[in-house]
Amino acid sequence: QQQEQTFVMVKPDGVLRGLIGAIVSRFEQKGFKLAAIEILTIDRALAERHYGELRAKPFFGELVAYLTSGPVCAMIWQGLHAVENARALIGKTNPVEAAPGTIRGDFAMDIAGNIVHGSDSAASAEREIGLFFGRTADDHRAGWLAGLDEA
Ligand code: DAT
Ligand code: MG
Repeated sequence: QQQEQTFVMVKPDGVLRGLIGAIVSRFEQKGFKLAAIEILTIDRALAERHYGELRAKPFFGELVAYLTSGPVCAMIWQGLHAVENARALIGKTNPVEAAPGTIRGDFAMDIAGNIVHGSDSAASAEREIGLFFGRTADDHRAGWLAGLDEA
């Protein structure tokens, strides 16, 4: 059986609402293994690259502003069919449609604040893990924590 990794991120509103623990807990209960976890505030360039395929969408500016508005919790979760299992746990993109029992179904109300991200394919997972945990990831920290250094 093929082990797989996927990239999952608690978005800024999930972090602010204190939901990291609840979300981590669901992945652990499902059977995933946590391979990496980090709190960071990302810059605009990384947010734009992460959501690059949505660049032409009318909500792209709002999406990037949201993702850079505060710290996120970036994670790599590992297991069998990790990408598909994570998407199932997270639920549909719009919390209105996400079933109760899923993370978005239980913790979110609106598509613009759907509190968690999960890679949509093995190729996306590899790309996103590279963006957030790869060699150049340190060049893309911004905001809150960086602000402390400047104070
Ligand atoms: P997902 O996060 O389920 O993979 P996606 O990749 O299509 O969904 O979109 C990425 C994020 O963009 C999504 O989590 C929330 C935001 N988004 C998507 N569609 C939107 C819309 N119609 N209005 C506002 N934000 C939207
Ligand atoms: Mg997506």
